Amino acid sequence: ASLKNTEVPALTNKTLELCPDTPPQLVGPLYVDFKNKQTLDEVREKVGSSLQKGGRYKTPDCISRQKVAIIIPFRNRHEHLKHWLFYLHPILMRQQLDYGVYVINQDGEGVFNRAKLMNTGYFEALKEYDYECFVFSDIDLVPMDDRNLYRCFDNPRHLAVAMDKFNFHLPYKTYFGGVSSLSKSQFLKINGFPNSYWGWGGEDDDIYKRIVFHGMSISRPDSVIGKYRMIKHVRDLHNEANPHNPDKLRKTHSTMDKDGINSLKYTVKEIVKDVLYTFISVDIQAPP
Ligand code: UDH
Repeated sequence: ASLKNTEVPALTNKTLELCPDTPPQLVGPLYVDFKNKQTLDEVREKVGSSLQKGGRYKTPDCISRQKVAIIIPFRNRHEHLKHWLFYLHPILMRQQLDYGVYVINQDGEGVFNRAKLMNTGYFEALKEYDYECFVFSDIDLVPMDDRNLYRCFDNPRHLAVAMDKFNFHLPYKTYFGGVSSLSKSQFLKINGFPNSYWGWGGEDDDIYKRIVFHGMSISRPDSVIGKYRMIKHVRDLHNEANPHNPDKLRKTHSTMDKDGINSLKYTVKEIVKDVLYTFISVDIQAPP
């Protein structure tokens, strides 16, 4: 039906402004526990209606300040994924982001490699959208304050500064584990992350060293805003502490410019688009 000349068409000529630097809908401290037994379908019902396929969201209120890809290294942690999605989607929406969630699943039973999966996620996310910021998050970490912004800063950012398992403190000053964010240019400056840390340990310290060796420093929220709950779990299979990783860490300075995003090799096995996330299974040529 045509409009009468006195009617204003709803919304169509509303011009959006840049989002405010501080998102107005944030609530601050959040209650987080992992007792609830809801199914993934129930999570889909609760938060899925605001999302685009593949776990994509763009705030309708304003023009987001950054396009953010959330990259999660993953294998066999579906229970954790459910909790993560339940808590994080509403937080990220309140933060008025333009974001997508990428779960990078290591195919097969070989030795796990967290940093290589994160490199893979960087590469795969960029095939889909012009992301300018990358948040790398473990699947078992949920922020306890929505003022902890999942975006990028002038320096690489460490977000998980006060985890419950470390008594809400940094375990050591140079710790860079758990959740971090790097802009595209910060990530490229350090040649991404190392591909050569198989098994548990060391890769987060290698990333820290790459950042410092390239003349950058670490940005962090304070320890109130930076509180996290970790989902308790036992050590995974095929991710034993690797005794060779500490030796690698001594050589970061000479290896970082050849081991990273410029030497990354993998093959994509499958991409599944759930409403809550994009699930990318990759073969990263893991040793048995
Ligand atoms: N991850 C998986 N699957 C695995 C291994 C690791 O998804 O099999 C991912 C996941 O995102 C996890 C991250 O990699 O959050 C880091 O996993 P981690 O288990 O290496 O690190 P974390 O420090 O645990 O969480 C270390 C061993 C815990 C033993 C606890 C005994 N109480």
